[in-house]
Amino acid sequence: MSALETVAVAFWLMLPAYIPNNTAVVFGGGRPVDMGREWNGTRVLGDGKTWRGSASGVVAGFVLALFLNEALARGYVPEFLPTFAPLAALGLALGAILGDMGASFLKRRTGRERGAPFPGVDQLDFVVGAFAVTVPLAPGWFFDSFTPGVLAVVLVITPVLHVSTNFIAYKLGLKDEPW
Ligand code: CTP
Ligand code: MG
Ligand code: K
Repeated sequence: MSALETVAVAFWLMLPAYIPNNTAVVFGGGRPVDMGREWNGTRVLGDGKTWRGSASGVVAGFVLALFLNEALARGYVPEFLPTFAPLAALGLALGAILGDMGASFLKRRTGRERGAPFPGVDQLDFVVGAFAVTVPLAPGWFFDSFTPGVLAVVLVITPVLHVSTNFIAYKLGLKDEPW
């Protein structure tokens, strides 16, 4: 694979994990996942993690992966791009949402209010979550697709994409903070 192809594969493979949290921003609201419960005097997750946002995010990431498979099957995109095993599609989308939730849990435990930045964690929580869920669900697919080179590219491009898309979402009035 050329360097450019490696970057394209990394971006392609991560799309089902990139979309869920942005979808949650758009469709989120309503009942919080933690049902308002506290742990040691602080919310378990906070009002920023809702059932509607989480469910819409998982569905969007999963459905996107199916569309990407279809685009490949129809020859709309270059053949070197990989297909998504169904369990991989689920793992990437669900894991991204769970990773972001895990970060909120950590934020609340470390005294960070809802919306407070947590540099480093904010940019990679969903990547860690996506991998942590996809590896056990689809180990063969994962290690075939995410070669060491692809993994390295993911770790570099994800924070850059995260910072820029969140800035745009903030400017568009979709997000309250630019992170
Ligand atoms: N959102 C949601 N459900 C999720 C994730 C996000 O409903 N699982 C929505 C919420 O409206 C949230 C917004 O998307 O406020 C922005 O997401 P995020 O920045 O992750 O949440 P924060 O409000 O910053 O909360 P936290 O400090 O817990 O990250
Ligand atoms: Mg936030
Ligand atoms: K977050």
